[in-house]
Amino acid sequence: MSTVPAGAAAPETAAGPEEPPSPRTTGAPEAPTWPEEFAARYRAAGHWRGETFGGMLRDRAEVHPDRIAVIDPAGGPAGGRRVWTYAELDRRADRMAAGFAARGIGRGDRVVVQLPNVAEFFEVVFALFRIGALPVFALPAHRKTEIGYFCSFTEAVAYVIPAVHEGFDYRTLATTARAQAPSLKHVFVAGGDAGYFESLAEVPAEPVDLPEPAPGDLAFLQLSGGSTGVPKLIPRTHDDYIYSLRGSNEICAVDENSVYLCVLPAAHNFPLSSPGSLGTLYAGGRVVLCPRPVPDEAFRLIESEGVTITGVVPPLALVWTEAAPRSAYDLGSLSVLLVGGAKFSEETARRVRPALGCSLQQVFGMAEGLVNYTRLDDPQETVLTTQGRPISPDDEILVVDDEDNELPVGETGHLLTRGPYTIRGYWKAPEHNARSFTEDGFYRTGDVVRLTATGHIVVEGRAKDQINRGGEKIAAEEVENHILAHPAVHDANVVAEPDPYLGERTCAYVILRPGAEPLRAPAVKKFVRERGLAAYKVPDRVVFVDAFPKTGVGKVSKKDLRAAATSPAAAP
Ligand code: OOB
Repeated sequence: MSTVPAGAAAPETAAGPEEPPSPRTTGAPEAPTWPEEFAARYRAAGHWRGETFGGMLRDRAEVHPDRIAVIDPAGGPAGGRRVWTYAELDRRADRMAAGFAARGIGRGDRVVVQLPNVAEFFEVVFALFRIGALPVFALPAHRKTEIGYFCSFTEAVAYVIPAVHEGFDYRTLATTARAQAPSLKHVFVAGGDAGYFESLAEVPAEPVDLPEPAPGDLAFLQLSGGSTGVPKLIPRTHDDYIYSLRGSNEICAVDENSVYLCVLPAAHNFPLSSPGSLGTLYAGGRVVLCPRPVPDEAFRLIESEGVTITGVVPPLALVWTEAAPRSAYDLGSLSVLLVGGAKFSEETARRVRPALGCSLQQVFGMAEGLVNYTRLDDPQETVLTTQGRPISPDDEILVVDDEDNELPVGETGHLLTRGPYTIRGYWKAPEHNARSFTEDGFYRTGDVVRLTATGHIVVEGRAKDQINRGGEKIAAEEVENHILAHPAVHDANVVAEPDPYLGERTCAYVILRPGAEPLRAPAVKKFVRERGLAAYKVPDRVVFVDAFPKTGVGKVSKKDLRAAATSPAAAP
């Protein structure tokens, strides 16, 4: 076993030829991993097959070099369409990997990747996979608070951004990230003027031989939706993630003829792996990048590219079902629409087939691992009223009460899970891990569910202190901390309130300091925005109160605050 931990900021030479990595893993001491008896079981069952992302792309490029891997309809230089075959993507990943390696980026180094839905996303992440560096998957909506944190907490050596996207200049983010994270040696800018930074287009170099990471090594860090002050990072390995792709492909009938439209931000776990763009590439299919999720753009691409499958969050599914009957585009090629990320209402679910002419699959997943799907051959009522069942026969599901006692089937309780692609701990977060995992390794999802007799899961609610704003997750505590930083604020509590379109939106209850300057709701929102938080985390509504409702033991009752936000008397 190598002494070089995957993920440690090791010098480039540390994983040199005199000390080859073990065939399965170079170790990942930053987070608890599967005990060997489980790992052995998952290998014996054929779940973990010893594949890596770099090897997977290499293999597909050898078997079908000329098949199309990625279509970027608008992200090329001057907005041109780009079509990359498997051979082209493979060659580009090799060249980008060589350029990164020449800049000293190596095995275990973290690289924050914040790219929109452009072809470079795949070029960069496959290059990083090949050198064993770990992409940290930021979302385009993240701003200086989140990016500064990702860069400094992971001690990232590089940060990859677009120049400008949707009117926002990411180079300004890079300037602040640099100031916050001394580890950040490189900023690479995809498309447009790189300004003070380095153009990504200038990185590629002649391919060099690079040692492949081991299948058990970390492949990347995903972000948790979070329920705490700062987001947690989710360490996923090649073997475990690839298993979830293979399982997803089988369940969603993704094969080499599939054309997947990537509508949601490419780095999010849902469009990345359920079955998503990586599942599609694993199957030898074609990924079409959708720059914006609006119906006109997505429908145009469905027609022109012959899209067969895509995945969206419930608010988008609602908009699409409303727009489709009036659209002139032919959506006939679309055979599956996956909907997940937040609870999909039965009412809208019923409209999917009549409006879009395709099958619906509900997906209830999490970046920590467990993903559930309704099956294509499930009875219609199951598809409309449940959030599916797990990918793997080795996914263990427990529904427990507040004291961790298992509940009988049909009763509602906390969902705990353990399995071949569910992490055993967050990255460098021992205190969180003690709370978020049981002693025997079950992940406490924070979701409140019940099981049907057929083993399907129905999501009934949530115990974690999080707002699910149309699939975008907001940790209440994180927003509260930002509001509390305002000098006029004495205390703050953020809760979810119902929203007909998003499902939930955020409502911040604020108590002002006695004698403080009078503050109005827009000023609170502006304050939070200016602290550099992603826009979706800015409270939708701010209500000033004199006191918070309390529980019997004197704690703030978020339940009562939620009820207050829901009551018709609640003012906008
Ligand atoms: C997906 O992943 P995350 O990590 O952004 O969020 C996970 C959480 C779950 O714990 C649950 O609270 C909620 O999002 N959620 C759903 C849901 N799908 C996710 N709640 C109700 N119904 C659903 N269908 O959101 C994600 C990852 C992979 C595939 C799909 C979604």
